[in-house]
Amino acid sequence: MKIRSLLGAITCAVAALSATSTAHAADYKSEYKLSIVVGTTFPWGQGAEIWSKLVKERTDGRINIKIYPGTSLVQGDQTREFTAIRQGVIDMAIGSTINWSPQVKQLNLFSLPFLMPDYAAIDALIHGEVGKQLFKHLEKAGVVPLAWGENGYRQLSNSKREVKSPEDLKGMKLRVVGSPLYIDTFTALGANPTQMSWADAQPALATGAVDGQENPLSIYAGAKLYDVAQKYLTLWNYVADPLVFVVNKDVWESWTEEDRKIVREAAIEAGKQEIVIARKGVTPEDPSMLKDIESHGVTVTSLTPEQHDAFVKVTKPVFEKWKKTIGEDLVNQAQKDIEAR
Ligand code: X2X
Repeated sequence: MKIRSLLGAITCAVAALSATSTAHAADYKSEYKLSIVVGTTFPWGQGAEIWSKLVKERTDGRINIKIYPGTSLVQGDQTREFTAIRQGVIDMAIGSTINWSPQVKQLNLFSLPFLMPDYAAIDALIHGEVGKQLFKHLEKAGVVPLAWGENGYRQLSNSKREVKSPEDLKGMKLRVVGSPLYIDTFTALGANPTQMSWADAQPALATGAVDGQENPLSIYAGAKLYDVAQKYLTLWNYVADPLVFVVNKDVWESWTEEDRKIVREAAIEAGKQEIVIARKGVTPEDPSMLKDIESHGVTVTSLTPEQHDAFVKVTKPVFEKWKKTIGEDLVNQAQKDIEAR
C-alpha cells in the first residue's frame, strides 16, 4: 500500500515534469501584462483578478499575469488599447467593445441606441451567432478573443437638471468615449458631446468642464460620481457595453496547447462570474446599488414608456446610419436573435 502510493506519487511527479518541459518554459515571459480601464474594486477589475488567479493556479505559475488598471500601458488612452494589444505592448486585456470599436467597427453594434431592451437581449447576442461573428472579426483584426464579460447598461448622469426628454439635454456638455457613434447619438439628442478618456473625464466632471457623462452604475457608484456634482441620474438603458477577454496572437502562439486550454477555460469562467458581479444591485429584484446611490442625494429618474419612445425616435437616424457602417447583415441577425430571445 505504502509502496503503491509512493509509486503513484513518483508517476505524478514525472508526468508533471514532462508537462513542464513540453511547455518550453524558457519561451514564457516572467510576467504577462493585462490591461483594463478601471481598478480591481470594480466588477470589470474583479473579472481580471478572477482570470489571473485561475490561470496562475492552473498553470502552476507558468503564466503569471499582472493587472495594469487605468489603461496605464497606453497612458490612459483607452481607444489606443486595441492597437497596443495587436502590437504586443499589451499581452492580454479585458476590454470594452466601445474602446475597441474605432479599430473593429462591428463592435459598434452594442452602441446602437436602444438595440438591446434587456439582459436577455445582451445574452442572446454574446452567446449566439452574433458573438461568434464578432469573435471572427476580432481574430481577423489580429487578436485572440476568448470570452465575454460585461461593463453594463450605460445610464446618464449630469449636474444640471433632471433629464426625462431630449429637450432636457439641450446644450448640455457631455463627456463621451471612443466611438464617433456617441458623438452622433448625443448630437441628435441636442446635447453638446465631447470625447475624452476616462482618466480625463473624472477631473473634467470635478471642475465642471463638462456637465455630465454616461456609464454603467457600477462605474458611476464605484468612482463616486455623486461626489463630483453628478446629482441627476436617468435610467434609460440606451446601450450596454460587453467586455471581451483577449490575448495577443504571438503570446497565444508561444503557449502550449495545454496552457491555451487553461487560459481559455479560465477566461470563460471568469467572464461568467464577472457578468453576475456586474449585474448585482442594479436589477428590479436587487436594487441595492440604486438605493445606495439615492442615499447620496441623487435624483434617480426612470422613464415612462412614452418618455422612452421619444429618445428612441430622435436617435433612430443614428441607428440607421451606423447600421450600414457595422454591416446590415450583422445588425439584422442581432435584431432577429433579440426578437427570438
Ligand atoms: O470610459 C468609460 O466610460 C468606460 C470606463 O466605461 C469605458 O472604458 C468604456
